[in-house]
Amino acid sequence: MVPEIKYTKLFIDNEWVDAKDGETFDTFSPHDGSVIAKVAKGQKADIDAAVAAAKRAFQRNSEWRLADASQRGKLLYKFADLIERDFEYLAKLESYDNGMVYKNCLRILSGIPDSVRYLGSLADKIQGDTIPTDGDSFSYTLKQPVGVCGLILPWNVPILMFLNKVVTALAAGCTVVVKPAEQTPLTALALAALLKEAGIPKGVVNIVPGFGEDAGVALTHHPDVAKISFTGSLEVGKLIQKAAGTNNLKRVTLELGGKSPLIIMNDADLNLAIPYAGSGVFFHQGQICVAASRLYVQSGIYDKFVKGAVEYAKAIRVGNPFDESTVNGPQIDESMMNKVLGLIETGKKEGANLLAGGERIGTAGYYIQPTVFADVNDDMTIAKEEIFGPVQSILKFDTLEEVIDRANNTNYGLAAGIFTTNLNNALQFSKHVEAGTVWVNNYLTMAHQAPFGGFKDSGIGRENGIKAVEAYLEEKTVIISLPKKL
Ligand code: TXE
Repeated sequence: MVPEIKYTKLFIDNEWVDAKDGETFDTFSPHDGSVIAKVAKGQKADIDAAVAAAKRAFQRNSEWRLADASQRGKLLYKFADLIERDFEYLAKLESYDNGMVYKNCLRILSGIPDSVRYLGSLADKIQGDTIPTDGDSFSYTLKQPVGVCGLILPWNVPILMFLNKVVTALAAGCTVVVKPAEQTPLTALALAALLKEAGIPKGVVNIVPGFGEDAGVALTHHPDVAKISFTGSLEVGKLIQKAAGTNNLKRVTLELGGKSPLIIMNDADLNLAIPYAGSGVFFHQGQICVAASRLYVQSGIYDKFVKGAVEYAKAIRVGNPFDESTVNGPQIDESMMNKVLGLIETGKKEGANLLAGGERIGTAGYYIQPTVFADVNDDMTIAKEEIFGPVQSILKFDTLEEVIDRANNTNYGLAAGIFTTNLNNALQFSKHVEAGTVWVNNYLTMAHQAPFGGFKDSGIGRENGIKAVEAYLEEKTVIISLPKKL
């Protein structure tokens, strides 16, 4: 199942180049820790070269600036066709570099061409307004691409993150420099090759694999970068917002972490709620920003629910991401695995009731048992910190009002969910919970047409949907004098 690794160099000006100082870094398999490939390690000088290429490609009269908006859309349609053609290869590469179970990669990849076409179809629908200004004047607005965008990607779902950011920026007419996460550089490079094949003009898309502390810092401080879009930790999100105001005033979109509450009411259909609550926190080994990591269960069904949740977790088959029967794969790397195991130990010490899992599996690769803690209270560390691992924390509540307040008692606000058969519960909770997405009687359902992003410390701005393109645009007002009103 080992996919061929075709691209390991930097992609600048539509060429594959070594890092200026010739350095490389290893990307590892989360399955067994082995080295998959040596990848060119971009640093400040490489970021400077990539930003210069993106700036040239954005100049007035460049091929990209002269292209009709509909041409950008057609190019993205072609890109979507190429993703469809190479869909199995990309899924294998993603699974191999990232540890996501192969069949989940296939499932995610299968939706991507349509998301790309959706964004491509928006390219020639970017329109301004005509405005009835007072006096002898006439006014209209132009919506124009913001310029060179720095796009910093996380490792958890690299292909999806690449497309959310890169394709939206291209639909808007921007040029981009992408810094993939150091753990997962390979699929971004493979997608760059497809963009080249689709006919992207040189310099419009540049990929610089490397580390946050040098390539990432250089990109976020670069004065010729007009916008940064970042998905990752809250800690780095704060650094990026600061950096964005250091040498110029960059626009910033941030998609950060979460501690998302999922509420199970007494009247919920447990045949739905138990598996959704399980997949909501265990999918991709818990490495998703919207993981249902605080599971509030109403007292009338608490014991029955906990029993079902434990059975669900114990039945999850953990193993090689390429095995047909595998449900959960490994954590991304040793340090993330140790972080999760450390939080599990803290849960035990602070008195949560460990009912399933709790241990590493084997010694090769970074596997952790699906873990369930019951009788968790709001003050425990596992109820407050983002774990980003396969750990379900179950808390008990009595009333809807009480649980709304407890759900909101966090600095995060990315997602939330409720299972109930009472419409009033669903509407009240959806109105009052502080979260960018609320799922009712489902969890984790994603739609490329619907906006996605966070309240509070979970982020700034929205991705997906028509308005996501706005985040890559400037709005210009034109006011024209008229000789006199007629
Ligand atoms: O994230 P980082 P890490 C959360 C999750 C996880 C924790 C740490 O809780 O356990 O973050 O993960 C680049 N300037 N999420 O350490 O460091 C880095 O190279 C510019 C939530 O992997 O935020 C990588 O490309 N860039 C999440 C990207 O930022 C910098 C997804 C993310 O890395 C930088 C991943 C800097 N100073 C982790 N430092 C989500 N929201 O989905 C690092 N980077």
